[in-house]
Amino acid sequence: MKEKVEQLKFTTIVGVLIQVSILAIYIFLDGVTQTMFIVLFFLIFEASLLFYIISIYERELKKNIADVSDILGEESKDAFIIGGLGLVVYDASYNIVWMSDYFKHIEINRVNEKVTAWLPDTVSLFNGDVDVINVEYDDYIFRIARNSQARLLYFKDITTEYNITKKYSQEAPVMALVHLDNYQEYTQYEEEQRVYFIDSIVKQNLINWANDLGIFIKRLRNDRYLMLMNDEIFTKILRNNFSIIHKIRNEGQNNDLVLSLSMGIARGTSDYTQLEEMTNDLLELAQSRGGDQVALRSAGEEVHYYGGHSESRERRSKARVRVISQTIKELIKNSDKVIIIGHKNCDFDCMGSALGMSRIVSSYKKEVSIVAKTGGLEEKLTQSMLEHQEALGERHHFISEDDALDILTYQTLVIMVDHHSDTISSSPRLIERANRICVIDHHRRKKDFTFQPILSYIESAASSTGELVVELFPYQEKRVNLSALEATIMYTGIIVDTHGFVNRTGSRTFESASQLQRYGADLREANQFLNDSFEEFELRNKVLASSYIHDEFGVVFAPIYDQTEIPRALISQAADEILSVQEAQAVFVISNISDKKVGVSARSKGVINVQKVMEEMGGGGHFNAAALQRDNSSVKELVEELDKVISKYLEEVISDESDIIEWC
Ligand SMILES: [Mn+2]
Repeated sequence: MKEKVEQLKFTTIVGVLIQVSILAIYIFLDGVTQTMFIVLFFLIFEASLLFYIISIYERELKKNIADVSDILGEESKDAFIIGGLGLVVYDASYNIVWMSDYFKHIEINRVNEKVTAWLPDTVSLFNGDVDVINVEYDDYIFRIARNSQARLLYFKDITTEYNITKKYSQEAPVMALVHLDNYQEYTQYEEEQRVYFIDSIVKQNLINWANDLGIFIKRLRNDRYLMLMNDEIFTKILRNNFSIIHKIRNEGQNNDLVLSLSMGIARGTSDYTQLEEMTNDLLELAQSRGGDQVALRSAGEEVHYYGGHSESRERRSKARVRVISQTIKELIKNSDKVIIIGHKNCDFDCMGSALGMSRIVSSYKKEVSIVAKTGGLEEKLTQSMLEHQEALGERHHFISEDDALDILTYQTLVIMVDHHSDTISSSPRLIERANRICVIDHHRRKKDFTFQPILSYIESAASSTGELVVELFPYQEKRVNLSALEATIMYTGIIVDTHGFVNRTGSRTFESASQLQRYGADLREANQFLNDSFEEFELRNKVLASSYIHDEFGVVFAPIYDQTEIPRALISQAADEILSVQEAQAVFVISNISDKKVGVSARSKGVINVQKVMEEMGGGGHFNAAALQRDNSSVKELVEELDKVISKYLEEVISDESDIIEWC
């Protein structure tokens, strides 16, 4: 083609040259006449026109040189077929008018049908929601893109790469560590016959369950198993809401045994060392939240919890208390001084346990201080402390966080009581700087520590931190010298945290309480500490009057919609009081607690897990006592959100229970 144009160009030039020569001869013979001028003019005009036409033609030729069909002709179809590329043209009403030969090759013909009727997923392409979609049809997976100007769809066959990717993610390793809660305690004391029975309930069920699903399971210890599976199997377990946990708990209950499973499951990486580390941490988390649940984490993501529908039970053994006491004793002895810190807005339990620990440290003649001048004290505690300022000041050293930072050294032991997170601590800067931190707490573990404690004694089955501290007394070298006043404050802490020995109260709560009485705790004074003022009495009545039953599950809401600010301590007290109503299973009091801050106080009788509900909304707490604070929100907004979260939670619990029926 190109040669032809070149030839044409050459001919034109020769033609023009001949004409010019003839004209020159005429001019030479006749001289320049008028006719000559006209002829010359036409000659130049013609030549220009010819060159113009040729140049346009040339330009077009250059453009078309890359046209596939010009080079390959019919063979281009093969390229589309090998590449798995198809084209579909449709009209204004989305009817297919043409399909490329590729579809003939894979035996699909949908001409005259609507695209959306053939592949309903394409609707999102036409709506412009997405640019590309993956569609499954017959045995094929197509990636489809749309060219809106040309009413054209591009199809690419991605079946192979899709299947390989899927297979790859299904085969990804998942590691789990399973712990049989309470197993050790049971098998230690029971007869051989009974142990055999427990084994058949727990171990056999667990192993059968694992084998049925194709999970590799290996015993690590008497009460601990390692499990390995791939992501496909894991997805099945997840879909069943970890039914094995319910099954073991139910089997135990049917036989009067408190047995449960805790699991730490790690995924999202093929690094086995990392998976192993993750499972250890996760299992620790699941157990410190009271066991009977799964803690699950994908590498680089947040921890999720499943289960935990039963309340935590007493599981700390006397042996563990002795070991912990021994460890704390060593820690104190090996420190240059001890600083005790509590949570913000310190309450009776927090202060009581700080005083108790302060006396334990004093018995070893070590310097000890309590950070009480930073972080704030709860109102009634402030009054009681002021009343006894002198007596307490003689026996304890109260300081601020800044003072604490001044005296902190590498060898200083910082004891966190009644909390285990820096965000709610009275002394977050101290936690950040301290080298040796020991945690004593009874709140369920919420997430990973942001610091590295040398000892973490978290017992969510204990009623209060005070109960845990009193239990440490008998194991110290000398009798701990606790004054009657200190005992009374600790006793008050237990009363507050158990709502008068009702919530989370076990036999060991009473043992600790009676120990405090032996130290001279004054019950009358403890109650005096807690008495309401008239204003408080009025506010509490207001909350009580606002309560109503929210649903058939016995959830009670008590929202205070007007702008009244009710102190946090008061809304939790009111929640406790409403919970004593027979129909109430869980109570949520929602109110403004300060300027622009709304609080929720949640209580449960032990069926509904209010910790889960509050955590979902960004709060935290225990199974049956939890709370939440939110800035710049209104009571109305929180009530609406709470309504949604609770409905979702109840749905989940109900579906959980139906799983049990299915699996048993
Ligand atoms: Mn407490």
